[in-house]
This record gives sequence, C-alpha cells and structure tokens, in this order.
Amino acid sequence: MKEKLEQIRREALEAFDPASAATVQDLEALRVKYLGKKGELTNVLKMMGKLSAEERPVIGQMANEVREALTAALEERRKALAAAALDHRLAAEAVDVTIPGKQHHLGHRHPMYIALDELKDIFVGMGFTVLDGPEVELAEYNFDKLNAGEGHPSRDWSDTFYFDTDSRVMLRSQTSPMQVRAMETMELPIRIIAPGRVYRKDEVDATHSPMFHQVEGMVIDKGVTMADLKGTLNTVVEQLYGKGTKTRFRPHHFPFTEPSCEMDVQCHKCGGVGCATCKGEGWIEMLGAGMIHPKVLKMAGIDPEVYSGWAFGIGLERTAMRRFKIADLRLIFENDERFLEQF
Ligand code: 2U9
Repeated sequence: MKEKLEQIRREALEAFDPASAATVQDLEALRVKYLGKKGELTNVLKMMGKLSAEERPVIGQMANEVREALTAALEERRKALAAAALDHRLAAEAVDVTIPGKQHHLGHRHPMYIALDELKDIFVGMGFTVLDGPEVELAEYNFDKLNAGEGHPSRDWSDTFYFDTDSRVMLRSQTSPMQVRAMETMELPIRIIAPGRVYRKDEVDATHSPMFHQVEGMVIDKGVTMADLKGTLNTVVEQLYGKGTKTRFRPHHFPFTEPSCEMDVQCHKCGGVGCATCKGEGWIEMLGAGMIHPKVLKMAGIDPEVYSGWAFGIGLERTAMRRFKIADLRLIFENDERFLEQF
C-alpha cells in the first residue's frame, strides 16, 4: 500500500503540472480523479481495514500526508490559473488613456425657452402655478366659455384649424381653455400661468406663423381689481427690464375681459424719445390684459358678485425677439445652429 500511495503522489503531482492542467476545468477533473469520493486516494483508504494493527497508523499517517501534499499542490495551481486569468482579462480590457477623446456636442436652450424660463421664474416667485394642457381642444373651451359665441369672427374657418365639419374639435388658438379648465376644477383663490403652443391660420412671414407660443396668466380672488393687474405686471416688467422701467396701459377690446387693455413698455433703447427700435413711438407693445368678464366667471361656476379676477396674454416669440433683438420670426423656428449658438 505504501508503494501505491507513493505512486499516487508522484502521478498526481506530475498531472497538476501546467502542461496537463491548463484550465480550471482540467484541474477540477484531476481533483475528482485523485481526491474525489471515488478517487484513487479514497480507494486506497477503503482498503485500510485489511491492514494489521501495526501497519494501520503508519499507512494512515502517510495517506494524510499524501492528501495534504495533493491538496496544497492543487491550491497552488488553482491560484496560478486564477492569476493568469486575471492577467488575461486586464490585458484584454485595457484602456488606452492616451487616445484622444471624442468631442461631445453640447446643446443649449433655445432663445424662446430662455425667455419663457425667465417669465416662469418671475411668476413662480410671486406664487403662481404653471399649468400644461392639450393642444387639441373643444371649441366650447376655446371660444364659447370665453365669451366668443357662434358667429364671433375668430371662430371663422379661415382663422382656425378644425378637425371636423361641425367645428367642434380644433387646434387651440390660445392657451385660455386651460384657464377655463382651471376655473372649473381648482379651488379658489387661483394664481396660474399657462404657457404653450397655439395655432392660427396665418401665412408665414417675418412676424407671423401658423404655430406660435403664448403665456397667459390669471388671478381670481375676492376683491381683485385693475390695480392688482397693473401692480403685478409692473413688477414683472421691472424684473425683466430693470427697476424704474415705465409702462402705459391703453384701452382695448377682448371678448373675455372687461375692461381690457394693452400694455406698452417704455423703449429701453431711447428711454421714450423715439428711435429705430420703437419705430419712433418711444413705447413698445408688450401684452394684452384685462379684468375677467363676469360672464366668463359665471360660465365656469364662479360667482362674479363674490369673486373677481384679471388675466393677461403675451406672445412668447415676440418677447424673445425683443429680448434678443431678433429681426425675423422665421429664425426662431428654423433652428439653424449658427443662429441658435448665439444665445
Ligand atoms: C380666461 C379669461 C381671460 C387672456 C388674455 C390677452 C388679453 C391677449 C394676446 C397676446 C399676444 C394673444 O399671443 S397673442 O397674440 N393675448 O392680449 N389674453 S387677456 O385672457 C383670459 C384668459 C383666460 C379664462
């Protein structure tokens, strides 16, 4: 048995050599062959019962030594294989940090959205909530509930994009329908702004586009007056154009507000004297506004005897054109990078 154990030791240690145990799988097969439950060493140990009482401890001790020697050799080989595998992976996954990187093309905000973000910041700072809503609307919400009933000129097929022949579903021509929905669903008091795309059948030129953007806003509470409208809009203008910027309010007409007005801002270029920027006027038209018509409040279920409110509407493209001195509206929509990069 001594010879048999010696033979196992010799053969096994030879077999664990890199030449015959080149992979982890080879190594495992060898472990099973020599040290497994049905392995060669175990087979020898099974025959121990046949030995004499004197031989048994001697052979037992030798068998243990052989097992330890094989186990140690296996472990050493396993470590060597693992180290080689890691070296191989590191070499395969090596990154050449000296290769020049790829230039990333960083985009930037569109000038119109810069103007929108400025307006949003100002109104949110005054406690307004920003609303979003559908661009496909019901004429009921775009016109009827805003006091522009059947026959109102803005409902004409030559001005409005309808989806159906009975003029019921349309692309919104203003963001006001969102405010009607707000009046119907939100708890009073209400302070909101509603920015978004609107659609009108206009031919494209330097100042017109069939799709453009508006920001509308409104406040409804008990005791709200035209003084609140002027005070709030003056504050907005001062934040946009600097403290002390003058405004003037001219009477106007809208179906959804009464009284209605347009607000001009004193020309920042000439200070009101008249120049090319303000076309000699000294003033630049900025927005429309007014006290929400009592009929509009009533149609939305708000009692005009208890509540009152004001609203305004401002064209975003025009605001951005003024802010960045852009001469042609079409530049805003063309998205030519040479243009956009300037802002
Ligand atoms: C409700 C009641 C009243 C919104 C208003 C204007 C005046 C206005 C124009 C500005 C430039 C349209 O984009 S533009 O051509 N808008 O002059 N808009 S008051 O009044 C409302 C809105 C909603 C329920």
